Amino acid sequence: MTYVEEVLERVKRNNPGEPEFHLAVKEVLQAIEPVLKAHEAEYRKIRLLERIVEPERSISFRVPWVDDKGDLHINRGYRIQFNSALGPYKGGLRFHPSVNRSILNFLAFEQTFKNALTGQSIGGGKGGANFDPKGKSDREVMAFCQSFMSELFKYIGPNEDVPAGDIGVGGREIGYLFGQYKRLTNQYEGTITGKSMRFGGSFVRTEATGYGLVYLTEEMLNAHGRSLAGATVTVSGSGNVAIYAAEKAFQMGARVVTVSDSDGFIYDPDGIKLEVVKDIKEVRRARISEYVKAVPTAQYHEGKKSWEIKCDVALPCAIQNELALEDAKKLVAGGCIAVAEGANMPTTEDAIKYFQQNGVLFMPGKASNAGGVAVSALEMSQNSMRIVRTFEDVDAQLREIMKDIWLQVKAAAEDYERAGDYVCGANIAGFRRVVKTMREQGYV
Ligand code: NDP
Ligand code: 2IT
Repeated sequence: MTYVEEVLERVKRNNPGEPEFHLAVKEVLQAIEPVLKAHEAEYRKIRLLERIVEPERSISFRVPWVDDKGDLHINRGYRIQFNSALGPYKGGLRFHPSVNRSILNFLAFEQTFKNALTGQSIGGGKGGANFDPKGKSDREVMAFCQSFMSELFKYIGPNEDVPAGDIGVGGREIGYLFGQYKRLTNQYEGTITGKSMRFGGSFVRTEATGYGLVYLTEEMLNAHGRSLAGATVTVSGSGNVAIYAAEKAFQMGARVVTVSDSDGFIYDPDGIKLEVVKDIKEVRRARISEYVKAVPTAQYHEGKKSWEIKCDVALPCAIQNELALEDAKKLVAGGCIAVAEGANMPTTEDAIKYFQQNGVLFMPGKASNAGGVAVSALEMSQNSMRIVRTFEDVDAQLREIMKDIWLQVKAAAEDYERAGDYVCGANIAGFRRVVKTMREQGYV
């Protein structure tokens, strides 16, 4: 058995029934194979892979809350503190009915390498609950957030673990979580990022993941003699990442023609009207099907995915495993030249292979969606210094960070004779930084 096979067996044995986590570990370990080949004996001796696949700490807890009818509900909350080599644990909270330990282990594991790519001092973590905010009143969401934080606050802090948003956790939820944290600890501090500008937030954090995704996509396209200017772009999702990816793509001269939610997708050949999407999703919290009421020339395709629409560039920005092999085939047949992940692992393993075999430029999420957590780290440093940087200043640094990530990813792939394989490049670059730091800190 190779070292990688041994470690994969171990991960399966120690984490039964966690397919998402098994797959994430497999993808990372396969991608860093050239590094492992060069260092196998050395890494085996210090049990490096065994350590890197084991979360440092993993917490789960009961979250009781009362709905508007007076009925009591019990959800399960989690925080996975995966790796603190590079800094305090950092990563989002996801509120979605699908949340379980497997999904959070996968996200926290990925987050460790993503955060390493940003060059900031942040370790990897993730958390959340199997709570569905959809259809809940503001009071119900507040009750849930307060109960969730009543347990979580014991394990987080500005130098310990700094949560943020993810699916189902946006500005409203962050506000309620921050309020309860402050009430319980009597501390007004930067323990959560993605805060409102009225209480310690950073300019550009709302836009950061989507903008960063587009900045990196443009770097990748430019390196291959292409550009977003004049390109047709398909986006999936219509949440935080999707909206601001579309906004920046438009600013760069592209035409974004799709957005979606879990019920279906909108195709607007004239270009998606973002003010309509923002009103539906950020203000009214309604379904994307409403779009056609405001824009009757657009089409709504119930129960379908946007990958059937022809495009030059596809940006999956919704959820894991939303772009499968059959979708990849449609994109390639439609002439798509580049795919960059806004979501975490939206593209299945066989779909990634298909893109790479067919000459499509493919950028994995741990590189292309790192802009969100990068600006979270800038929010942390502003909170520590009690300063507020301008929008232009933070945006310029975000763009620099995304360019630097692109250069790291490209160079790491080339170092190991995998030029153009950005899955390999991103994983190797992230892994190298984490490993070097872990070794310097001893066998912990
Ligand atoms: P939001 O909750 O704001 O939006 C999620 C969007 O995805 C919604 O439009 C949702 O629709 C849609 N969606 C969910 N499930 C499906 C599905 N099965 N098919 C199609 N659409 C679906 O989350 P974010 O935008 O914050 O996150 C999106 C992705 O980006 C996630 O993978 C997240 O981990 C990742 N990410 C987020 C970052 C951030 O800063 N927020 C940073 C880096 C990565 P519906 O309302 O129907 O559920
Ligand atoms: O997946 C992610 O990188 C996020 N949800 C953002 C995490 C953060 O701490 O800003």
